[in-house]
Amino acid sequence: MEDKRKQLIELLFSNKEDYISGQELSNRLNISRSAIWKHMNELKNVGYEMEAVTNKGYRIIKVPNTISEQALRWGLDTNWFGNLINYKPTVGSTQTIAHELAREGASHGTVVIANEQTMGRGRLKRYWDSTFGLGLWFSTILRPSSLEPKNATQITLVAAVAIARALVKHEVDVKIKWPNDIFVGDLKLAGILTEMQAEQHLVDYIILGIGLNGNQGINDFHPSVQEKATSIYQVTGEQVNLNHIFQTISKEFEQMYELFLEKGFGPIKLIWENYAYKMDEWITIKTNELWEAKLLSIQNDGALRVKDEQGTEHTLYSAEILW
Ligand code: BT5
Repeated sequence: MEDKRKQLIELLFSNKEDYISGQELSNRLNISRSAIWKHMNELKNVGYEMEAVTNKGYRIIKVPNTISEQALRWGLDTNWFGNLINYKPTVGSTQTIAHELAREGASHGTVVIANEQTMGRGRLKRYWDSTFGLGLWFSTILRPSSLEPKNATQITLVAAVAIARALVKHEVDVKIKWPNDIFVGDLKLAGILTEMQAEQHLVDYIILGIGLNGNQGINDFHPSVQEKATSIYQVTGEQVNLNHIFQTISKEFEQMYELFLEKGFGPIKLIWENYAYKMDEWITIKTNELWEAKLLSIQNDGALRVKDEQGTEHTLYSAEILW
């Protein structure tokens, strides 16, 4: 049943510009015309809009705004990212579920995505606000067989570049704030959380968590983040289709990830630097004391290069930066 609906969506999608007749659908799926009609009605119920023209057939004209497995899959143009989409309306954290699935052997590219997280988390167990239906909250299992554990932090930067490129395609101009934030102006639009399971010189798996604010108005955020956060809606004034944004990010990530595994960090670094928040600007750094430094670049290992007031260059791994 689910399967036929998936096939139906795929058929309709591959004929997006054209109409496809009820008879042809019925032949291709090997089910009756009345069964096709029933599936069509169900798709309408989850938010698809279909056009039906006598003597021509059906055509899809709109995918739903709320996420669902079908809508996420509809138009997903990837080779492996999201091959399996594990959609849940409400979860504690998609990271936790992805870890469980990865331990059970789930394949590279498996996505866990939810409409709402009740215990969404950031780095160091910080709170991640994940309101029902208004953003993208998802975790992807990656199994990079050739990546050394010491280079796994680069995946965060690969993801940041992919998100930035995807959002530009949706006309949202963003900056990447080292190491894991996506910013618009001085507000946070998205965050990345990369967690790794490794043994000595082998990465077993990486869980790449992405949280992206889509359609929140300011009051939809938890009071503790209202002054720090923004959403695509707040930036552009328009509600966005989260399914589309997911698809664009998936495609960009797949491309950036493959570029990274094939050519190393060099090309990613160049793109990263184009999007870097406060590049060539002075920032305050807190190690044992507070000092000022100019942001220069990132290194191949993902660390930050800065130059202090005396002109000496430093490499920062996890220093607190007071942006
Ligand atoms: C992050 O941590 O930015 C990583 C966030 C990753 C969230 C995804 S959602 C899918 C997956 N499942 C999870 O449970 N997590 C991942 P960090 O750099 O530590 O930033 C956390 C800080 O961002 C918090 O302390 C708040 O100040 C702020 N914050 C919380 N929720 C926010 C939101 N929705 N938008 C913007 N800022 C937020």
